[in-house]
Amino acid sequence: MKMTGAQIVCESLVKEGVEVIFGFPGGAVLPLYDALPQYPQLRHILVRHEQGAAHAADGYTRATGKVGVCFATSGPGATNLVTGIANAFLDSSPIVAITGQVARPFIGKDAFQEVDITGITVPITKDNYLILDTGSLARTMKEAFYLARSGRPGPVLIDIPRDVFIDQVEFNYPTQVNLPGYKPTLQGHPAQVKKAAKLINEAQRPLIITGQGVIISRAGAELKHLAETAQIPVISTLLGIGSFPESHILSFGFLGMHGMAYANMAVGEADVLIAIGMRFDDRATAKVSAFAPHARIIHIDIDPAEIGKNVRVDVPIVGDAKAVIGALNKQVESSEHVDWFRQLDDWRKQHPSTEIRDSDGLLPQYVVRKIYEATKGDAIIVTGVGQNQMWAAQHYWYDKPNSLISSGGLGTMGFGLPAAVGAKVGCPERTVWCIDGDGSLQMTIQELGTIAQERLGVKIAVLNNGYLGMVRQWQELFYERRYVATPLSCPDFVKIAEAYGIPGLRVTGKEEVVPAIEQAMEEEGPFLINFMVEPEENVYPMVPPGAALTEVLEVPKEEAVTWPRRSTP
Ligand SMILES: Cc1ncc(C[n+]2csc(CCOP(=O)(O)OP(=O)(O)O)c2C)c(N)n1
Ligand SMILES: [Mg+2]
Repeated sequence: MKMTGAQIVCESLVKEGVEVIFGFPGGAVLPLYDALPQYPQLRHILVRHEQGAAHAADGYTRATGKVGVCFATSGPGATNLVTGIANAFLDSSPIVAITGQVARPFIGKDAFQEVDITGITVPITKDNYLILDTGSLARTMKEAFYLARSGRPGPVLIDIPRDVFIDQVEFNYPTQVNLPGYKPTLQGHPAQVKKAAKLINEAQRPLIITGQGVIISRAGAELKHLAETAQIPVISTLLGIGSFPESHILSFGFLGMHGMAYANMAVGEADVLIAIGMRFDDRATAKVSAFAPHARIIHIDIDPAEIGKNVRVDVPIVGDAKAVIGALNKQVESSEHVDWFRQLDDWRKQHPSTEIRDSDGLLPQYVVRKIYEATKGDAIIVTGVGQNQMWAAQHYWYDKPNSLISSGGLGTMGFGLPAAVGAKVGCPERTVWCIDGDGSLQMTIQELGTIAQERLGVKIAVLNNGYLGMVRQWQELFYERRYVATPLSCPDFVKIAEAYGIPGLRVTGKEEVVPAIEQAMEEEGPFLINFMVEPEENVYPMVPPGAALTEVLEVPKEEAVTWPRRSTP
């Protein structure tokens, strides 16, 4: 049957099981938008800025595990997607971005709203396409979805000239893809798996680092089996939070610049490190030359390019986390590491890492803990970037995968609100809290319009410290408190929300925190709370830039009160 290019795009989306598109129209994509009403099964969500469309697609995929889709027009529409695509690329989020392009006869002529978006996005997409032959459109759609979700997931962009949307060709959706150069390895090499199992069985101080790959591969059960059988403590990366229940007796927090001191110390003393679905980001390893000095490293990852990229690896295993851990589990013997656990427990007692300053003021960490209590740990938490992000990671405890959604690799301020839109659209039955910074929120605050128009019950907690707090913290600690360009004025966020038809509250005192959160939760729709938190509160622990993972700054002892993590079982 003959169809227009626009219909082919929509038919393909339906065939791929897509239910939601985040987008923003314009001239080059008008024919695509004009076809949408023929496909009522495709819900289009109008964002307020294309960056929001890409972040929403990203948040959607992280909350649901399904591919996120966004639309934008040519030129500025397409370039506005770029930050969101780069964010998805660095965090391995499968999104498919469809951009309009000027009509084929105008390409290369600096036509109105022409930009070479495939050129621009080469280094930040898994692959991208410019469609010059309408006959290749259906096959390209199929490939794009396959590429986005298979192997190490990532963003794929398809740039479609306006006249291709209008062109009519025969529509046949392929049942298979044929990509000879692209065959992700799923099963780990048996000889490598055997070597790894031997190392694990002989280890005295083994340690698992679990990353986002374990979440993507849905390998939580296999991981638990491995850790429990061989009695191996588990720490996670920032994006790996939730891949292993944080309340589990074998869980020892997350590592890195703002990770738990005891998790970092464990890396410093481990003799065998089993790193799964993580990529040794420099925020996780700190000074690479001092990373895991006593450990033989087993690195399991689906992307061969990650092996040996940042740290030396003794036993590389390329494969899917679920398959490889499953294979390991057949060879790993049950074990105990009593002394090792005693050591870890001692470190945790000496360096509780999530203690809070003794203060009558409104501390941001306190706010996060009260959100944790009010939601019983069962919400999806989406964060901005900066201190707010680290407090959300440290002071909320995550027992389930896909429950902390945060910009890791790119550290994109402005990610929070639109990603929360995506998460809530994907999981309408879940409670979604966006814990954001006053700076981050102002980067994409216009998405309040999307939340209002779609009546999305996103709860927003602004940790308003009046600063670009994380940068201020660096200035305080490493630039002798010269606060250049970090004090930040804000609009009245409650009034802004109100202008969008979203109710809100301003909270200035500790005692108002719980009632405000309760009110937000009672409200069916969206709600914003502007928490006026202590302006110069710092995130601890902190590994200063350039230092080794174990050289940790902690809350100054005289100020600390022991406010322990939820009691360890
Ligand atoms: C788009 C972008 N620009 C700049 C930065 C650098 N940066 C990292 S954290 C931060 C401060 C964030 O301020 P805010 O959102 O208020 O969060 P806070 O640290 O105060 O909680 C800045 C400027 C960034 N990560 N992203
Ligand atoms: Mg701030």
